[in-house]
Amino acid sequence: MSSILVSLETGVLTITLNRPDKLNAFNPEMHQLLRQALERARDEEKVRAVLLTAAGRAFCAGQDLSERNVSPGAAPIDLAISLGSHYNPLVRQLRELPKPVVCAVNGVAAGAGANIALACDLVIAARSASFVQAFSKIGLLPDSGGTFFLPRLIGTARAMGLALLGEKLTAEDAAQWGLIWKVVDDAQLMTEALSIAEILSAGPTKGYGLIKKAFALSATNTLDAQLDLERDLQRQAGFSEDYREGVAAFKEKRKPAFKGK
Ligand code: T3D
Repeated sequence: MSSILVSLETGVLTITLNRPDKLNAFNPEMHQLLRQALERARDEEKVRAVLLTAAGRAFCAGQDLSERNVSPGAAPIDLAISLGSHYNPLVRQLRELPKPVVCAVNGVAAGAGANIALACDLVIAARSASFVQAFSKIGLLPDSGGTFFLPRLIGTARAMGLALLGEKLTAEDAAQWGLIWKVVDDAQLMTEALSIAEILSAGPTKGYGLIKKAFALSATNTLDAQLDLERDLQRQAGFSEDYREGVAAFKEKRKPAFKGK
């Protein structure tokens, strides 16, 4: 059974983490297949949005700890190798993909599993889901962008509380805190997430890519630099076919038919 399932329908590439008996914890194979699926999303023109979700009762429990040998006498484990070769490239890939990524968090998201979800563009969670910065429970610090995303999304006080205490944050609280886009009833999760992904897949893909780029750079830019960036990116957006279509449709009082070009 493959640890990643991939399907393409109406422009939405749905990627499902599929190690449910391991709470979809990451092993090297799952990393590799997930990265391949995201490369496909980048390269195939007919993919206009990505929906990331998972099978079973969990979203992802982070690193598969059964793969880490810490028995007495075992060689020290250099975790920088794992981050450098797996987690960091994955987060960069999600952030740099010039197409929107919706994450449907179907259950507990722990450790890197939580932060991979937060690296997506729009996170929607089932009411029974939760987010756990489990790292400190095993002597680690949040990775996969956690120390970057958390304080920016919810402020340092709450980010520090989550990181130090490693407590479960319910999906409801995550939404209230502004960590995620919204929470929905469990039975509605996939319908809602797919409906959002389909709206995005019918949208101005180039413009969406530029929105992602602008937000990514705003994290380090001054206001002046960001204004210049907006000017330059807006130039690109204005040259897109979808901009012309959007304005024409507005004037003609009809629904735009964006082509993602
Ligand atoms: O190593 C590197 O490459 C560095 C990078 C690290 C990135 C990271 O993600 S570090 C953080 C790793 N993840 C964790 O520490 C999370 C550990 N898991 C938990 O805290 C809890 O299991 C959950 C909060 C995810 C879920 O809790 P709960 O009560 O719903 O389930 P449970 O009973 O704790 O777990 C169910 C089973 O899944 C259990 O196995 P068993 O007893 O039924 O045979 C448990 O051991 C297993 N499991 C859960 N998480 C992992 C796991 N097995 C391996 N790896 C896991 N991460």
